Amino acid sequence: MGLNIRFTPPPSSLLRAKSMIRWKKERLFLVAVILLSAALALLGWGYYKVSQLEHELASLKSQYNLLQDNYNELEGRYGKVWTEQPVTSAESEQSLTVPYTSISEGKIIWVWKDMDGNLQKWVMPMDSYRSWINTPKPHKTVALQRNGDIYTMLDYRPYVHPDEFSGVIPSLYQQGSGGREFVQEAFNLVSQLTVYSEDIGEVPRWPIETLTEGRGDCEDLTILLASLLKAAPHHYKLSFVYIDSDNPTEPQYPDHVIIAVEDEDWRVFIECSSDEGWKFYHYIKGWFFEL
Ligand SMILES: [Ca+2]
Repeated sequence: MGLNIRFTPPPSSLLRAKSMIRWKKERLFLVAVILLSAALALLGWGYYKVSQLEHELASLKSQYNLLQDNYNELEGRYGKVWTEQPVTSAESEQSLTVPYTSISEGKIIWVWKDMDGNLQKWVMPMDSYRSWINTPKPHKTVALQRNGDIYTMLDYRPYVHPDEFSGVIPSLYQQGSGGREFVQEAFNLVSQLTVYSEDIGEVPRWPIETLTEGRGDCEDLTILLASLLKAAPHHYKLSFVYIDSDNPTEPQYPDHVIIAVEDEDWRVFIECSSDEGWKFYHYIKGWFFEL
């Protein structure tokens, strides 16, 4: 009996099913590869973004620290004078006699009597003073002419800095009648808290420097008074006037400086270096430099 082997082809439906399964596997594999690639790409992008943000954060921190340093420096330099009122009874009764300047807990304190007899108290950070004394001094000059001669003098106008007093002068101004009386009030402050003291050499001082050290010569006291008046809420026309101290109405050569204060209907020439208190000239002849 002969062997009769017959190959029976699988039914076409089975082949189709196998083919379909293979196709689906390939598709799934492809989708998995795409998803994996996308996930890796996303991870890489995320890592890149995180690194970028970390870099930006470090940069911002660095900028912040720089700004903070600048702020601290400026705060020290431009820390303004402020008012502390009322002056406590303990302060007014302490052994220090008014007027006085004291240093306590990193602050400079000035106490004096205004023209009505009220105690006034100003305070400023010590660092502001330290910053000012480390600030380079301007060395601009002005040329003064007289009978064909030219005298070169330091220009004191760049030394006038009213901003330091913008937090205290307006209230002091409002407490009085203002106008001409306030000029005398500002002079009263200068004469109580400073004394005339000659310099070794001719070195102008910043207004805060003069007020803190409580002394100065003619240009220092004049610069301080000018700064106080400039901080007033009223506009005074101010000029530094270089004069001949021996011949104030007929100058030969300049050796002194005073301040001219003008308003609509009055003008006064104030001598800040006098030890006789409030002293002024009605008329003077000199070299004027308006502030
Ligand atoms: Ca001086």
